[in-house]
Parts: sequence; structure tokens; C-alpha cells
Amino acid sequence: MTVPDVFSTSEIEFYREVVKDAIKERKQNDLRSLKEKSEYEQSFVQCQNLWEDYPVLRELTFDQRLGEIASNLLEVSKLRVWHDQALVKEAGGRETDPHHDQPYWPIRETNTITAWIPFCDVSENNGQLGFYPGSHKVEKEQFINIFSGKVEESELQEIPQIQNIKVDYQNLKIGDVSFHHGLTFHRAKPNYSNEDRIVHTVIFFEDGSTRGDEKFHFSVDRPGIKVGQIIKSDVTPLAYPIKSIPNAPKKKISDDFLTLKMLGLLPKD
Ligand SMILES: O=C(O)CCC(=O)C(=O)O
Repeated sequence: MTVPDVFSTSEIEFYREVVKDAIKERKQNDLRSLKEKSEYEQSFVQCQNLWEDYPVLRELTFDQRLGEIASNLLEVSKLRVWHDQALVKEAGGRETDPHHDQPYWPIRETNTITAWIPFCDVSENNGQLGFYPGSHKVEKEQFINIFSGKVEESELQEIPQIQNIKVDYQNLKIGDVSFHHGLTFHRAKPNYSNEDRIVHTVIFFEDGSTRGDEKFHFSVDRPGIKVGQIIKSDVTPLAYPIKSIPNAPKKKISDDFLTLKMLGLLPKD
């Protein structure tokens, strides 16, 4: 759903410049053109955990207006940040294939939600996000592999939650924020425009949630949280309600992930 006017235009314009600089710095070693990227990256490129290495963006990720809306929508009192990320659908970038997010995260409980904050007006021309209304009400997780190339139509036909449902595409203007539940199926249109569509997203989960499975994820494997344990560490700090903004995690991402660091997906140090 869209919540209008969460931020003022000047706030978004301010953060836009910071995010652009952060992406430029993170992606400085990635010299590939759009065509040279994988099909997945042609739908969007990611810079994760920007809150760690860009203190100004930490203020955006932990902005209490986002946390309050997210907690009201989930009807829970306390939230943690799973991770944040900038998503850039480059000019000419292809569509984002239909999927829902929860199966990508090893969180047992499903009180999860993403805030999607665009830095430009978004319409059908530039990577508009669309939702399959009501799909989150089906408590069934279906892992859609969007990472290895375009998802086959035959695979999508296997998913009852998205059959015969009209996708609800959302026009967003600067200052609006779109929220989607971790189980809501969604997709995004190609970016036909000449400008990159840059958004910042923050993924929240209910405080007290536990690790559901062994699937690797930085948010639990960095702090060594095991299956069944409560997900509670400085990698996924409390996000709402908080009185002060948290510090960056103490333990840095190890150099086992040097390639991802060099590609700018993860913070370098
Ligand atoms: O920005 C996009 O194109 C897709 C966003 C998305 O899949 C998400 O935020 O979960």
C-alpha cells in the first residue's frame, strides 16, 4: 500500500544526493554496462546495509515515521531492521519478475514488511511497483528464483496466490512510501526512461522473531544466530520505537565475501 507524503520533497532531495554518492562509491569497481550484467541485475542492482557505512542514511533507515507506519501495518509494537538497501533499476533496465520476499529470509515468523522509498516520481514508465492484492493472506511461502534469469511463465502458473489476480500498480510521487508485507507477491515494470530509478528500502521484522532455517543470510550468520534462536544482535538493531539511532555493527563482514564487497553489494569495512 502507498502512504502519501511521509517525507517532504526537500528531505527526499537531500537523501537522494547522499544515496547517489553512496551508490557511486560502492559501485566504483563495477564497470559493467547494463547489457553485461546478469538478467537479475538488469532488473535492479543492490547496495545493502547502507546504514552501516553511511551515517546520514542511518537517519533515513531508522526514521521513526517509517517504523511507526510499519508497526501499525503489522500490528506489532516493536520492530528490528533486517537490512536496508538501495535498489537501482537502471535506465533501460528490465522488469522485476513476480516473487514474494519472505522465502529469501530465514525468519520463522512472518511479521515482516518492506518500506520502499522512491527518490523520483514513479509511474508506468520507470519501474513501477505492482502488487498482487491479498496474496499475503495465504500463509504459504514459495521460493521464486529471480536470481538466475527471467522466471519462466510455467513456474509462475504453479503459484495459486497470483492466478487471475489483477496486479495493482502504484503511482508514487516524491515523499510517498510504499509498504509491502513479506508474503505479498509483487513485481515491477521495466524502466523505459532515460533516468535510473533509485529507491531506498528498509526491511523490518517483529522483535522477538526467531531464525527459521539454515539458509545463509548475513543478518543472522554474521552474529552467529542459530536456527530457533531469537534474532537479536547489532546487525539487526531495534528500529522502532527507539530514542537514539544505533551504532554500526561491531563485527565487520569477513573477507570471505570480498567479491560482494568489491561489487558494492556489501559494506567494505
Ligand atoms: O524495486 C524493484 O524493482 C523490486 C523491489 C522488490 O522486489 C522489493 O523491494 O522487495
